[in-house]
Order: sequence, then C-alpha cells, then structure tokens
Amino acid sequence: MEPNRVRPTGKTLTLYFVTGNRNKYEEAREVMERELPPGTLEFHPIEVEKLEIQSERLDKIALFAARHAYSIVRHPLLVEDSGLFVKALRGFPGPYSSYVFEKLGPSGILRLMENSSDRSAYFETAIAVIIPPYEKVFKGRVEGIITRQIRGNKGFGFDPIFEPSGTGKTFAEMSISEKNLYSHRSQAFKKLAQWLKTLIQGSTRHMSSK
Ligand code: ITT
Repeated sequence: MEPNRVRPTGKTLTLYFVTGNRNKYEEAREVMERELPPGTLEFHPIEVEKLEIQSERLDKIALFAARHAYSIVRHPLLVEDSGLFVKALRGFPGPYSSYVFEKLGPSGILRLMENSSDRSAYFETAIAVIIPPYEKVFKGRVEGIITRQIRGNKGFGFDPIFEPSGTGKTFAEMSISEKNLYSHRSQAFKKLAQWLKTLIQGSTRHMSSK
C-alpha cells in the first residue's frame, strides 16, 4: 500500500504519538492544542513496539524508533525520547533513564547524590517525526537542580526530584500547564507545532493557487 502523504487537501492531519506513557501524551496534547489552530490536527497516542538502539544521543534513538514504527504503522507519526542528565553523575542516567527509573526510582538518584553539592541537571527531549516525504527531529532542554528530597505527587518519572531553575517548585508540584511553561517536552513540541503550521499553511496555499 502507498504510504500516507501530506496532500494539499486542506484536511485535518492525523498524527500518531507512539508511546506507552500516557503522561507524555497528555503534556504534548496540551501544547499542540494551544499552538495549532482548531481543526488542523488530530493527535492520538498509539502503542507500537518502540525499538530502542543503544546510543548516547536521544535524537538517534528517537529517529531509529520512529522509522521502525513507521514501517509497521505506515501513517504519519512521532516518537519522543527523553532523559534526565545529572552533572555530578556525569550525565547519568541520560539515555538509560527509563531503565534507571524502573530499577532505582527517584529515591535511588537521591541516594547516589547524597554527597554531591553540585545538584545541577537537565532534562532533554528529542522528537522524531515522520510525515512523508519529511523526517524531522525537534529538541528541547530544561536546566534545573536535583532536590534533596522527593516533593510533590503530580506528573511522573523523575518529576518529584527535579526543580527547573528559578521556579522553587519541582515538576511534581506543578499542573501540566505549569510544567509546560518550562519543560523540555513542551519546548520540543512547540518547535514541532511551528513546523506543522508551515507545513499545513503550505498545503492550503498550494491548494488555493491551483
Ligand atoms: P515511551 O518510550 O513509551 O514514550 P518512556 O516513559 O519509556 O515512554 P522515555 O524513554 O522517553 O519514555 O523516558 C525515559 C524516562 O525518563 C521515563 O521513564 C521517565 O522516568 C523519565 N522522564 C522522561 N521525561 C520525563 C519528565 O517530563 N518528567 C519526569 N521524568 C521524565
């Protein structure tokens, strides 16, 4: 079957977010709804095997996984890979964040950092999106610190131990919309939304000049 392409029809674009993490999807959806005109995008989560290569680079991991997912779904989609990079731990857990979260959790990171006075860390996200004939990667990063204690019960993952610079709150003490003012994910999805706008506008311009 011919893969789906963005055709200059002016119709709504349907884009799948390949993820098993509902929280990630909810955060992304809030950004996309805010950034894109109503009716331009249908955005849905989809669970497909996420084939992950071993790499230090989130963009490479996301792009490989997106290409693999596309070979199965054959419909415009994106994969997002994120990680927490702690300076005192030389960037650990980074691309291994998912595994480390499962094995150690936020309290395990706090234990590893008991004697570290340098608390600086950042979250990074890479989104790989495939909308034939395009393949694009968008990144986002937020700097902050690892707290001394677990704080807050919202969000997911390492949110209760990460405080974005200058906020005095952990991500787990913020609503989705507040987290989206700062987060790595929201920055990357905003870039994606800007690009989608030009893509959609280009399609409709093409149609009206026909
Ligand atoms: P998918 O791969 O199915 O999308 P995942 O949860 O495995 O979901 P990632 O591999 O991208 O997602 O993320 C790795 C881990 O990093 C994730 O399990 C969380 O523990 C952590 N993480 C990522 N983004 C986070 C965020 O915004 N806040 C807190 N922790 C986050």
